[in-house]
Amino acid sequence: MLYTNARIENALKTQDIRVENGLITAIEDKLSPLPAEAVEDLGGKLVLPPFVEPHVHLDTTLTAGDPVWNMSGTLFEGIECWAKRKEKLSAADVKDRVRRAVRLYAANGVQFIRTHVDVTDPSLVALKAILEVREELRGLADIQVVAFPQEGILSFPNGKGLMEEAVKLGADAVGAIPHFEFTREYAVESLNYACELAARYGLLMDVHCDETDDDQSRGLETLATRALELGLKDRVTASHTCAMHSYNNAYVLKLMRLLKMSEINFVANPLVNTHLEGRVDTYPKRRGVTRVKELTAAGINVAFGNDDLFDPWYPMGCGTMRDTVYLGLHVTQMMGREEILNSYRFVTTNAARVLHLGDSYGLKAGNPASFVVMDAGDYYEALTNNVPVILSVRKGKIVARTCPARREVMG
Ligand code: 17E
Ligand code: FE2
Repeated sequence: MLYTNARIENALKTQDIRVENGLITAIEDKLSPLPAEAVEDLGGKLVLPPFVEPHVHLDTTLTAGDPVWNMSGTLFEGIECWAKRKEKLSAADVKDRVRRAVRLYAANGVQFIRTHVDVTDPSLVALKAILEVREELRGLADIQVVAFPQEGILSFPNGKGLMEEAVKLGADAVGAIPHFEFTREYAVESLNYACELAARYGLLMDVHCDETDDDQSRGLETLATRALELGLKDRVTASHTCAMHSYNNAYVLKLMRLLKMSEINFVANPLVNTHLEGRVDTYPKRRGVTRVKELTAAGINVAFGNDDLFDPWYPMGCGTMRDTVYLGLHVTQMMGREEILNSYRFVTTNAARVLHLGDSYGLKAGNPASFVVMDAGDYYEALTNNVPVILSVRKGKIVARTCPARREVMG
């Protein structure tokens, strides 16, 4: 198969992509079709590596309002609502919702997903169901699973035991939630435990870290220190880090040195944290999104995630990576021309680094033929005009096609 006139990652000139047996075998300015080779002309449209969702909760997806709505819009009421829904979980229910969510993602060109799965449940029903259903969904997406202790490791009965059981069942990454633990001591101990567990099993880590407006929430410094000392480094990701929005600048100045040394990754979730944070403020209301601009300027890897799709923490979401980038740029004031043009990296290459996808991710000869085509000439235009992903190719197979709407203005 030959795809012609692809504008790969905003390049000024177009190129042709040859796909054989699921792999990219050549990318060149001009390739002539081989005898009997099918050709699709991409007409100069933008081609990107597949989108990567670096942070979502697939176990909670599509449950908003069931059995109760989150009325205060706080993280904590979300956790209470979820605890009620958790009592009703079954494997069939989890699998059905995950299938629907992954199909939405697939339609929007997302082919890699990191999901947190709540393991503060003695039955671990959601974890087991997701580990099963991800095999069935391999044609659409690769799903990475984080053992996520929603109600705490030290503050939940047998929290440590459940974490280790989840790891033994096949979780890819270890989570934690230091800001939700009963005490600061528990917060530190939970991080020590989680880091030690990840090191012992050779796993990745992704911590819900300081998801609060409390400027005293200091999980991040402990996580970064352990990442450095245990040599876990870029295998570790700090998600949310909302408190960093509220830290005083003198403390951030000191913290930045450690963050750089530690080599950890960050994931910000602008849609969800602009909604959940600032809820105890009157006016002015804090934005609650971590310091993406400064982290990026310091050479630290930052990705953007959705966090939720219609669940107790977020009543919207449609499985596209576009909205998180769009809001993310606004709220972090990263609205320079180059910043907008290159912002696809938050949900492609940067997110791929979070997931440790390695060299097989990206458009180059020898790699799996996985890419998306957007109905625009570059990402600036794609983002501004909210264009669809018109084609998603995964390992050489077309997994989704969207025909853009045709509009006419009369007069
Ligand atoms: N759980 C949590 O602790 N924080 C979140 N943002 C979500 C679930 C979505
Ligand atoms: Fe989350």
